[in-house]
This record gives sequence, structure tokens and C-alpha cells, in this order.
Amino acid sequence: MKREGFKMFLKPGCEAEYEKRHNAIWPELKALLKETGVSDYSIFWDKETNILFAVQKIDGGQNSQDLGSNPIVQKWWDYMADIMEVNPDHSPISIPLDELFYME
Ligand code: RM4
Repeated sequence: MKREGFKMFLKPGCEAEYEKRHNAIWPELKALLKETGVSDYSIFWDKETNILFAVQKIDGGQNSQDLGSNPIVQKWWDYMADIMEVNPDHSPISIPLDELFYME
């Protein structure tokens, strides 16, 4: 088990919609993430910069951003593309972060 962090970028004024959509995350996406070994997954929003900071535990060598070839994830990324900064394939621009501290 290891923890991974990364940042993504929300379009201005979209935080309420982002939270609303994530509070209603698709059961099939949630199941896929769990099956992949992703857990304890949270996303924080920095209101000054609109940067989204994601932290998750991974237990299978893949994190949530590695799953773009799965149709469920691609559909979800297509769904989210109108409120996030994305790549041409609609994957969210995601920058890995280095963990400098962790306390159990
Ligand atoms: C984020 C982004 C990530 C996904 C989570 C559930 O907005 O799309 O790739 O893992 O939602």
C-alpha cells in the first residue's frame, strides 16, 4: 500500500458543480477504483488557485489517473471535461506531487 498525490485544475466558479457531481459519483466508477486498489481517496480544492489536490492510497500499482483506457473512466472524464482543465483526450491535466510528510 502506498499513498499518491496529484493536482488537477478546476475551471473558475465550478466548485459547486464539481462537488455535486462527485457526491453522486457513478457506482461503476467507484467499483472500478476499488477493484483497482484505489482507496481512501480525497480531493481538496484551493479556492485561491482553483487547484484540486488529490490524495489516495493505491494497492495495485495503478492510481486513478492510470485508468484512462477503461471506458467507464473515459466516459467520466468526458462528463467532467466542461468544468476542468483537460488534455485533448479529456483526461484531466494531472501533475504528480511528492509526499514530504506523512503521519499515521
Ligand atoms: C476527478 C478526476 C479523476 C477521478 C475522480 C473520481 O475529477 O476525473 O480522474 O478519479 O474525479
